[in-house]
Amino acid sequence: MNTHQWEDTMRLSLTTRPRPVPSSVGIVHLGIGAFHRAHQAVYTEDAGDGWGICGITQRSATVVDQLAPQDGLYSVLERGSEGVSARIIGAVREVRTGDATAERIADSAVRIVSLTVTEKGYRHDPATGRLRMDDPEVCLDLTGREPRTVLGRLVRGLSRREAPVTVLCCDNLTANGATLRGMVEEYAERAGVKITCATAFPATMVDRIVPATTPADLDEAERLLGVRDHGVVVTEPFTQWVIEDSFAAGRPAWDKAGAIFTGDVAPYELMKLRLLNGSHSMLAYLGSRFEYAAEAVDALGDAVRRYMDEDATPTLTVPAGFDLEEYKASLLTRFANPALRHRTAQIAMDGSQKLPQRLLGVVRDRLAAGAEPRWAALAVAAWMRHVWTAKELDDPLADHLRMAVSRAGRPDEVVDALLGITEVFGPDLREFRVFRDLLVEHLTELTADGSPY
Ligand code: CS2
Repeated sequence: MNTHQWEDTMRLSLTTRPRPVPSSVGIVHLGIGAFHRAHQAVYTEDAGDGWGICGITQRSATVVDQLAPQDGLYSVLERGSEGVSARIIGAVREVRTGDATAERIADSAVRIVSLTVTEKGYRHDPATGRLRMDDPEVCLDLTGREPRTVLGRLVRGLSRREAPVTVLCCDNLTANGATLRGMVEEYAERAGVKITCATAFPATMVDRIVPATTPADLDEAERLLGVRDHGVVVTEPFTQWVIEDSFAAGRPAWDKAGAIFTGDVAPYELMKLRLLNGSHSMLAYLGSRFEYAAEAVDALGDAVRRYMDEDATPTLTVPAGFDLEEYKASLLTRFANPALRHRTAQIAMDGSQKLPQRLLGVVRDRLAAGAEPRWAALAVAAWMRHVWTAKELDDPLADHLRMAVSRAGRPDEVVDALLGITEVFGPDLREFRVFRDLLVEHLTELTADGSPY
């Protein structure tokens, strides 16, 4: 059968939901992975005001092979308690590999450059949020070669523009807008490059659980769509986006699609990073014996809830009118969604980059208040067990972490070796005896025969 066009515009967009017309590229998005396709791209489509996206893949070119032949169309499968539903998204108009980044950012028709490149994609120091000037790739980019890092490409693109542009960081970093601005400025200064166009770096809080797509998901999508969609993404019904309303050159009507615009994203961001992501990491490390996060909730839900209530909650400022109790309960329900098949190993990846903003901020704030962050320490100890014992360590600092624990034979030695890694713990946390002792106690328990975890 020779259909195409792309497969009759995905069988007439399934429910005859019309594709927004005409849309042209006003957004360049760095990191067109599953998360972007299930989150910002959906909001952009739902805004319905003609903004199109040029998605750039920073690492693997596979997504270009998947989406380009489909004219950028792909399906989003939502799996909730009511079953599964599918829809087609048409906001992605162009898909390119990383070498096109600077050229596409330089295009004056582009008004927003957004990013989901994951924590490690910035090559920054997770404890301070500053670009790592000793990163070999950053150093090579700074010699003036055709840049290969996200920061190198972003700065080169920005330096070639005159028209104002908004740089919208959508990764799970603390104060993500300001943090990225700091890195851009530092990189530009080191590179001796001037950025003369007006820029804005709004803060954002993004939320939607989007596990990696599996071959079984492709088959399920094919059954639902009647088309083999190579770009399918699978997600939960829940979605949230809170954005600081400070744009340099306009934006889609994302508010019409449900995004919340506010002057101060920080309280939402802290809540999300510390409650959702902190709990998620805790579930993944404590529950590493489970393949999927949902399977771990039964056994570990109580510990996670105590982390939220006793450690994280006292460190948060809750926005007026926000129902924190409802939010915390809903997180456990979302984690327990059995249809989502989110692997604990996926969440456990890159712990060195995730721990600081998810768990260590809570630890610091509680220690400063003279409290013992018992549950947060349990989660951190579970990460230490992972570093010490996991067969594979998927982390940009893997060699450094492995080296640190290689000479350790006992839990207290592992704790001391890892607490000394300032890229993760900063220079301060190892000085807190109470924190160190909690870690040793937990790690001893976690590695003993008969540990409940
Ligand atoms: C997860 C997040 O993989 C992980 O580390 O904690 O990707 C999480 O699913 C999202 O932040 C939810 O918004």
